Amino acid sequence: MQTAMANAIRALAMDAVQAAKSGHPGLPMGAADIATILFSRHLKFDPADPHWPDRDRFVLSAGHGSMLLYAVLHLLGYEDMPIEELKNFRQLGSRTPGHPEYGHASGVETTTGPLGQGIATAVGMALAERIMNAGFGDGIVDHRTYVLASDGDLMEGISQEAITLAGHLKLNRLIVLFDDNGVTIDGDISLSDSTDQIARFEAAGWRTASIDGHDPGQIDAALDAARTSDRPTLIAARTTIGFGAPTKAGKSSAHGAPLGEEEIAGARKALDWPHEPFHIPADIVDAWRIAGLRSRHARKEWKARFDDLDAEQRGEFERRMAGDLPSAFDGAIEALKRDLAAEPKTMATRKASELALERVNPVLPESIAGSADLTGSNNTRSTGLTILNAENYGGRFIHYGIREHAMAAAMNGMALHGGVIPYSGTFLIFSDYCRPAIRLAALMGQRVIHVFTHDSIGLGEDGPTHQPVEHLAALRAIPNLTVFRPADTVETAECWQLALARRDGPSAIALTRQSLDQLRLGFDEHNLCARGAYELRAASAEAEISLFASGSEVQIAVEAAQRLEDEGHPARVVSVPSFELFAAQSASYRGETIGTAPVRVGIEAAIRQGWDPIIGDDGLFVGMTGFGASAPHQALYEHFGITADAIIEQALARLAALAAQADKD
Ligand SMILES: Cc1ncc(C[n+]2csc(CCOP(=O)(O)OP(=O)(O)O)c2C)c(N)n1
Repeated sequence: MQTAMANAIRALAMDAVQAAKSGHPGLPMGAADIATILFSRHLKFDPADPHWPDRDRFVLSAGHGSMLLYAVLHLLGYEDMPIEELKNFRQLGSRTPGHPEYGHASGVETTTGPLGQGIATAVGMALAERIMNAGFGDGIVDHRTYVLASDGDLMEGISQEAITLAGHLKLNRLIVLFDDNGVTIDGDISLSDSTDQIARFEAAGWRTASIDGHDPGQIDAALDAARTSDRPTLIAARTTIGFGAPTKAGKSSAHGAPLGEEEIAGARKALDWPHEPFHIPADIVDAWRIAGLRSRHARKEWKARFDDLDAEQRGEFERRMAGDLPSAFDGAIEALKRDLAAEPKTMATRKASELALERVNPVLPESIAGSADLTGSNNTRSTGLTILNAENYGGRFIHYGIREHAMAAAMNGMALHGGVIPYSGTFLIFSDYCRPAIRLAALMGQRVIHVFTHDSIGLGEDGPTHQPVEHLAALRAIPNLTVFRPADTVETAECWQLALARRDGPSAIALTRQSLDQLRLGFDEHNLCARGAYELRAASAEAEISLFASGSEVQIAVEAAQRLEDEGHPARVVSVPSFELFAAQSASYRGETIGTAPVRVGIEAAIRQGWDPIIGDDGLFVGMTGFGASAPHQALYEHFGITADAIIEQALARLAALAAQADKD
């Protein structure tokens, strides 16, 4: 029956790809035996309650093999995956997009497709499991994370970061099944790689096994052994891509195109599968459905244990899994704002961020902090956060090492797992190293918070290799990522409040290395940053000049406005901590905030891209047009002309030009 169950996957995959006229039949056909044994004998899940918190997670890292997952979910009886969805594979509005997308169908635990992301995301899931286990015990949290990864997943650089992190953290509940078919798109793997994957994983502290991926007994035994390991496990399973296809099996031609009618007919014969497309005989459906019922009892037992918890623990678990913030959260931010009003502070916003975290972390047990080896620079470790490591999964600070990409992907996995809110730090310049994972967090709508310090030429002497200029624009270009760049201590507290309260997507908080004045004086219970931009300083009369700035440049704008006023030119300052939040405001609020002053100036120590909707394409911009340089920050601001003098000079020149034009007219 196991062979027939696997052949059902193969048939659905080749038929759905054929119907869609595009897709990837090779992986599902090659890995069908692995999936059958895994889902029918090992994975703990219940299709009737797909979000059961103590289910095992399955990540199809090789997302191009999506039909494997869709076929299995259908066969197991997941409500979201009727046969019509398979017939609609890759069509608009279906739950079966080309690559698995989180949120389209239950059973799809994460979005995959960019190779390497899945395995790194799974590291975060396995870590979150241990964190929640440390908090709630074996009776409530006791599950595994399984990954199916391909050659491409293991060739991508992110996989190296991910496997060494998992090995270091001894995530023994992480089990990677490597679909070792020796074939990629261009042909045989020997064209481009000669890595000994077993040696590589062992060097990273993993347990390994090599098996025949078409032998049910070997797959079964390897999975049994993996469950008792004290380290993460790699099972390298030798398979034949496109297994069953008469002329294409074992070849790259099986990878990513419909097999064609003739080849499919041949495969039907070879696999002894005489059934019509999309038809699965009742006995095979029954076998799969029985497999789907396997863990129902375990779930009921779990539920009984959960109901036995005391009300407080139960409530806390439910709150954390639901992603609701504790009731004390807003009060902690408000108390900080009151203190800052009473005693204003001049400090770098990275330091202000630490100040906010000092208040927030004690009331937010689900926050899991970290840094990619820049802890002292990112200021992400607040007092009392102990180190999370293999000996202490109850810790709350992760030394991710110099692994920005896997850090970002692991945070995605932690957020997807639920129960924790991950945040971590690196320099803004290295957001490029995180970018593919940030993009996926945005696509999946996950609450992941990136603290990006050293956010401009203001970092000074480290020079242009470390000075971001295009990064704010590049991050703002990612849909559904909220980018914050607070101007002082109060804005930093408000931006943290917004980032943590944001349930449907990631945030990036850009922070300075250099010290800034506190500009927000007096207490305002409202979170002014929530509207993305607001008038920080009004003009004394009808404004001639509006200055718009973010972060460290707001104080320069304030100085320029004061001096313009002194010279008799009414000027106002708008602080712009978040483009995205501002763009989401009503047209009337945006219009009011942008105002009607004839001269508008944008000021940001970065490139202009993205500012035009605020300043207009005829607006002035004081910022960067190229790379920075190595020098103390004051010298750099002078050198690149990001100064109150430069703002005043340009604004007055524009005012004069407008007056001359008016005279002419
Ligand atoms: C980051 C990334 N680069 C490139 C691709 C395009 N791509 C999809 S599958 C694949 C490689 C296929 O080889 P393998 O991973 O062994 O999968 P198999 O052929 O066994 O299905 C590539 C290059 C991708 N999805 N992600």
